[in-house]
Amino acid sequence: MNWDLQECCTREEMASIQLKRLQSTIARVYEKVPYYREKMEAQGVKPKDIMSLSDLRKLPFTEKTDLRDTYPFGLFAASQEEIIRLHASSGTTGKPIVVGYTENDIEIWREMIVRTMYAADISAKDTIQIAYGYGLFTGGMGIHYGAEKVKARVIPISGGNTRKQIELMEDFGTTVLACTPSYALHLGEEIKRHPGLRSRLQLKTAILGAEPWTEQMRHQIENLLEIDAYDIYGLSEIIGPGVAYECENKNGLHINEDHFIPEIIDPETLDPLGAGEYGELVFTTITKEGIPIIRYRTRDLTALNYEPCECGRSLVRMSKCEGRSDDMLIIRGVNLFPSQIEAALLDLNLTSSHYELHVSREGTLDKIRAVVEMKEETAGGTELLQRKIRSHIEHCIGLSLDLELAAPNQLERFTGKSKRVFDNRRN
Ligand code: DLL
Repeated sequence: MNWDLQECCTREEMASIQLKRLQSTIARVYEKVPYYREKMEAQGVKPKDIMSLSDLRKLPFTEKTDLRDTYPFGLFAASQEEIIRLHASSGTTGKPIVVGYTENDIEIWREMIVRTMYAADISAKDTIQIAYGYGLFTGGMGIHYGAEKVKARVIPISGGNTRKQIELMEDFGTTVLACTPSYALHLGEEIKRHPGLRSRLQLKTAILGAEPWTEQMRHQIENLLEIDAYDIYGLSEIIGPGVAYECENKNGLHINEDHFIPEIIDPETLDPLGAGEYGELVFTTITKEGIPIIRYRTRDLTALNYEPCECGRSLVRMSKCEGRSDDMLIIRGVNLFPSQIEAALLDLNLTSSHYELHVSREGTLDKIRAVVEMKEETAGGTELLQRKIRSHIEHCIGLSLDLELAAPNQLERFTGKSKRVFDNRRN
């Protein structure tokens, strides 16, 4: 097994690494980024006030709007000459947010992916097909650099063109697939459609992330593709993929906390929450030069576990992130995460896991319509079947809904991040 010393140091050693790096990051942004300096001054904090890790709480939060308001380069802490790469992530509205990397940032990012690869036992013996999008999205190129560093053979195919994906998977002997879970599911369904094809493939592992996916979805993908599926988490604002990754125990994702300090807060009150408490994940980057980010509110919901892991790594683990606070729908006062529908469907095992949720408002009443795609075996099901599925979902989510059953392959498939919720109340 191959790992960095920082992945298994003691909590005290980690705290000492983090404090030193935090202090130098705060000094850097205070000096180089007027936007941060003004926010810190408004809060009455100076770099010298950061004397312990808990002093982090004195600092203001950063949100996506801060990146938008300073578009394109307002939060950069390095000169244009030092920046060697730009990525961007488009939101649903307005300008994208832009992130810049110095040479050192790219090197750190590469190391984060190397850790991810080793944790999933990927090395020079492997051929990795990268079906995350290449381009401004961080998925493709981010994973690419780390995969090359472990000396795997890289197929930079990018997302989409499913026929070609499967053809190359067979011809080039792909052993590792890297893509979103929803695309892995789609590839699995396509492969299954061709009898005998799976036995000609050498696929054994997948590195899946970029969107929430449930434990049930992992089992479905693992069974369908006959592989071992690992979760990888990250976001452009922090560095891209590789902020956290799973080891063979698949019991939480190890956060690369020697580079990114995590906190959990209550998204309503913004108060800090303790280990094991579920809330919003907040990150402070402590080694990034191009665009260091202080207390970034990710909107992702998870909990932190500081217990050492059986794998030997002591890096804190975040529980599998199955939803975002801004994914949460409030239907007639009841909180609903789309992942609850996914889990209910996979639990029942009568339908595929493809669904759409359409939310509307009639007068003052919220209405929810779920369109669920059937499996070949259950297609054309009876009214009884429909009632059974509806009552199971209603039982799981605690809300009544209208259910529509769609024929197999009717719903849209995604090559990148999936879109399953259509909230028409805002229109
Ligand atoms: O999705 C980076 C990435 C690429 C991660 C490839 C993993 C693999 P963004 O486009 O900025 O970056 O989207 C970040 O996606 O805040 C989460 O809400 C969600 N997300 C990413 N990974 C996971 C995951 C990339 N493993 C946003 N589980 C994040 C759940 C995830 N959600």
